[in-house]
Amino acid sequence: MQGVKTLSEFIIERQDDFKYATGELSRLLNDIVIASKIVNREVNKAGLAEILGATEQENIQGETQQKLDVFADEQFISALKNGGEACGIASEENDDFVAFTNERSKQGKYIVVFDPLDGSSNIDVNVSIGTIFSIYRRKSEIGQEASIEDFLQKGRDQVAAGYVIYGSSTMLVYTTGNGVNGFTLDPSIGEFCLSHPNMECPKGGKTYSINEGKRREFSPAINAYLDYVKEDDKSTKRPYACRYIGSMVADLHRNMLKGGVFIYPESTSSPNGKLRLLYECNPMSFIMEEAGGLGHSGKENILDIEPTSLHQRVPIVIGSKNMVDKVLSYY
Ligand code: P6P
Repeated sequence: MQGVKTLSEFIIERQDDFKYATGELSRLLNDIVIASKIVNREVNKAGLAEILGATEQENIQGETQQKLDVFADEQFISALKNGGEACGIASEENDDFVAFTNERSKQGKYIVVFDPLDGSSNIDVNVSIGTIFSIYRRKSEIGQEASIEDFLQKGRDQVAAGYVIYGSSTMLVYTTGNGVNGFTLDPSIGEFCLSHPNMECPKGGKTYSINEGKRREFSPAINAYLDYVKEDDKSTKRPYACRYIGSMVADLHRNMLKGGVFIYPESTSSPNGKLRLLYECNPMSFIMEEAGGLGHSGKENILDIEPTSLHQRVPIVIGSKNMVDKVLSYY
């Protein structure tokens, strides 16, 4: 098609950007694309299929698993296991990491951590949801099964990260450390097509996203910031508006395009916040920082945190650099 560049073409074209350019990462990214197209198909008809609603199971977070959560998790695991480029995965929906045992996968040089369907509580009310993924080079010996050291790596060491947003259109946004590019799924040809080249997060913005229902549990610093954005200071005509979707991917995608800050802070009931370091905060911080934004825990840059467990939570302030800095100025 004249002028349209598909994601597959783009990945191959940019293969040389990546120092390990031997095609394996390209194939791994394409495995993720295949799974996301299958998930997209089910998300788009969730209202029709017998796939709405919750299972009787809970994940390690103690959250009731939605049927689509489990379906999405299975699709990504299957695509990555069959693709052979990853030696193992960790996901929000699995208590422990999964080391693939087939001989081909044990030769895989990468591991993938992902949240297969973030914001899944929004599925039944037809609000945008997303997939978040993060790719690392394995640290364990090639040929062996993956081990925990492969998964507990700093976000700074990611080789790629991305998200899929299943919204008014389905988009895949990713980085390999050489800028951020966005692709929109064209259902008529079943391909993600380059629609947002070289995405840059505006340095400032007019929206803040936070669950203010927990305000009484927030720290003085976060409450001071909330006073600032709400300050009825006519002289400055503070322009801020609150936008909170309840899907991290949707809130952060808006920030990527329009600017804004997303805050899921520590609170008295959740001293480490709610969002998970490995498969939510690290990938989104890598993408955001590549686009000129910033992801911070309040104590340190998210990407510099040494992980200690697969599902550890971390407070996060992420989005437009100047807005994140403003929040941090109250700490
Ligand atoms: P709350 C969805 O469950 C999620 O993990 C993120 O996608 C979202 O930003 C956050 O939790 C919403 O949490 O406590 O405000 O409902």
